[in-house]
Amino acid sequence: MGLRSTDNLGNQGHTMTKTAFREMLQKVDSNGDGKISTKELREALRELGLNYNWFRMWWNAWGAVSHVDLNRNKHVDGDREIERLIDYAQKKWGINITN
Ligand SMILES: [Ca+2]
Repeated sequence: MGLRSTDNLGNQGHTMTKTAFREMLQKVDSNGDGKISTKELREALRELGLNYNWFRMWWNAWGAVSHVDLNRNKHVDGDREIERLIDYAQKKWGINITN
């Protein structure tokens, strides 16, 4: 915790619905366990069109997981964590997520 990266991928203006965001998460959940790993979240960033170098992708994915992971299982899982991820994506990744 305590990771408050000021890193912003700068993809301002990208808008999607919460449903689309959740569907995107399901899509990157390659092993279908309902939990999003750091690796899967990197895929999610790519799906969102945030293509940066390997380190920045890794850093952003890791930062997101460590920020939203309430039960500390190193994965984004469950509604509360996904809601936090949606919030995080808006603040840190500049994605506008609507209801
Ligand atoms: Ca978790």
